Amino acid sequence: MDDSFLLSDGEVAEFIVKGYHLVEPELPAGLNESIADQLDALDHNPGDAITEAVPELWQVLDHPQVKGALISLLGHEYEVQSHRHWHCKQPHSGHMNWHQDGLNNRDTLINRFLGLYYPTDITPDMGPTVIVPGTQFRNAPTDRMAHYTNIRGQVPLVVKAGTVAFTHYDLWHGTAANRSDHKRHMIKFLFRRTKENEQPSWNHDPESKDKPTDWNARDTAADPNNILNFSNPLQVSQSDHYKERAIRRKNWDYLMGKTA
Ligand SMILES: O=C(O)CCC(=O)C(=O)O
Repeated sequence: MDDSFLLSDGEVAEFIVKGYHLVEPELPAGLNESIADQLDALDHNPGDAITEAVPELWQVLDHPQVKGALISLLGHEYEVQSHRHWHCKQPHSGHMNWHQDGLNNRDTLINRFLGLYYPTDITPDMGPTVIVPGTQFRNAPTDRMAHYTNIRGQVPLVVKAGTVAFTHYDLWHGTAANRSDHKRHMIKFLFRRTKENEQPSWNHDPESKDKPTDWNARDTAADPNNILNFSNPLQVSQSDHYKERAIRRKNWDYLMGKTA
């Protein structure tokens, strides 16, 4: 595995803070189109057997850019879990409510998360997945969350063909209505850590912790300390922010191989 595909300190810190990371792997020419054509032709949803129906999906998961992100966040011995799902959003179908796939327990560990692969370009009218960066540490009953409408800071995953979006298991997300004439394909995968880190599994620079603290650089910082301390994607209040900061720091220490 070429180290150049591993994430940087800043990218790992951004994942902890925002709860997502996008990878745009340079896949072999024609691969996305071939996968999309096979999905278009399926007459039923094979559930977990989607990778048997479309074995080329493994080429996406095996791409070094995809593996590099997975190793960085889940360790060298991460596992692709057996559960996966093809989300085919039919033309002119409605939205999906906000929800979380995980347990929303303000997790101080990063042991499992989703990878959402889109084999075609996703335009705003095609029913993109919509995520709310920074919500992964927030508790909200699902039935209440389902009534929320437009949430400040939401990001529609309007992405180019081949994108894999890694999303924290507790990140709030939903789907916009598909107002187009096209099927919107997304394959959801689940990944799991099998072994705790004894040291960072990404491109860690031990000197990155020595960068001066700079509150004013909070939106542009590239070093982990400034990102973990100051980034505030939801623009939450100071009282919320310091609680969140403590969880972020435990996440970071855990990934660094220290006991959280
Ligand atoms: O289809 C989508 O865009 C999102 C699906 C989803 O929310 C889920 O699988 O939990």
